[in-house]
Amino acid sequence: MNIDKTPGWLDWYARPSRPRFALPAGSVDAHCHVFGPAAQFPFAPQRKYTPCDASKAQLFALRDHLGFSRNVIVQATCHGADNRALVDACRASGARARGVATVRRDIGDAELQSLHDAGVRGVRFNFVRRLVDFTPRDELVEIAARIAPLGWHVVVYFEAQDLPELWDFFTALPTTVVVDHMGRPDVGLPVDGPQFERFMTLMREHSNIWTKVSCPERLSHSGPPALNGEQAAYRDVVPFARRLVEAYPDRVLWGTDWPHPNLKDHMPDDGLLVDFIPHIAVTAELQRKLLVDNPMRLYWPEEHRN
Ligand code: 0GY
Repeated sequence: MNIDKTPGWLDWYARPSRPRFALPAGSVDAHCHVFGPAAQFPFAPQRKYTPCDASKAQLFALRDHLGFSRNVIVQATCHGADNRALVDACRASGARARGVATVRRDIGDAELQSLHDAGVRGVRFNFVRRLVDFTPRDELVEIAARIAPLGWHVVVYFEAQDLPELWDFFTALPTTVVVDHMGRPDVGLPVDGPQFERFMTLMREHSNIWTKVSCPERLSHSGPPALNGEQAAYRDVVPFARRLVEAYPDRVLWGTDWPHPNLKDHMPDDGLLVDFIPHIAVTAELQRKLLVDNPMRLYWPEEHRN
C-alpha cells in the first residue's frame, strides 16, 4: 500500500546497538507504539501526521534485542480512536503487552470489556495541540468515570506551559494518572526553576499521579552523543529525570517511545536510550522499581508480588 509519509518524516532506527546497560530481569518498556501496518490497519482520516509502518513483529524484535520482557503499547494519535492495531499487537503478545487506548464517549460497555480482555489497562487523554483536535472536558470526565470501575488509569500528554490551565482537571480525575514524558519540561530552564517546580508540586501533592521519565531525545537541547563519544547522550535531561526518580521512586515508569513519532532532527539509537537509564536511576534498587516493580504493579497487578 502506497501511503505518503509526512514530509521530513524520520523512520525508526533499523539497527539499534545492543545496550551496555543490562536491564533487570522482567523489565517493561512502558511507552511504545505500533503504526499500522497501514495496509492492514489504516491510519485515521483526522490524523495530524502520516508515519512509516512500525509493526508488532518489529516492536517485539526490538523488545528482545534490548532485553525487555514486556511492552506497554500506547495508542498513537495517527490511529485516532481506532484501537485495532493496538489490540492486535496485545493479543499477539502472549500477555507480554498491555495497552493504553483512545476511546470516545459513545463506546459501549461490551467494547470496553473486549479492550480489557485484550490487555488494555488505560486510556490516553492528549492535550498536545499539534497532535489532536480539542476534546471537551465533559467528554473526558465521562470517559474517566466509565473506565475507573475497570481498574484502568488515565495517561495524559501535555506541554509544560499548559499545566496551570490543566491542573484542576488532572487533580480531579478519579484514577491513577500517568503523565507522559515528565510533562515535557523545557530542559533549558533550571531544574529547580518555577516551571519544573510546578510539576514537582503536582507530584508531591497528589499521590495518585505518576510520570514516565522518558523521551530524553525529544526534550534534549544538547542532543545525542557527539561522534567522538565524549559527551553523554541527552545529558541536559538527566537532572530532571533523576530528580523525579529519586523523589518518587514508586511512581515512575520508563519507555523507549519507539518508533519515535515526529522527531525532526535525529532518530535515536534505542540501544543508547537504554544506556541512558543508569544516569537517571543510579542504584540497582531504583532501576528495579522503575523498570520492573512499578510497571508490573500498574499493568500486571495479578502477577506483582512486592
Ligand atoms: C509520543 C509523542 C508524540 C506522539 C504521540 O500519539 C502520538 O501521536 O504520542 C509526539 O509527537 O510528541 O509519546 O509518542
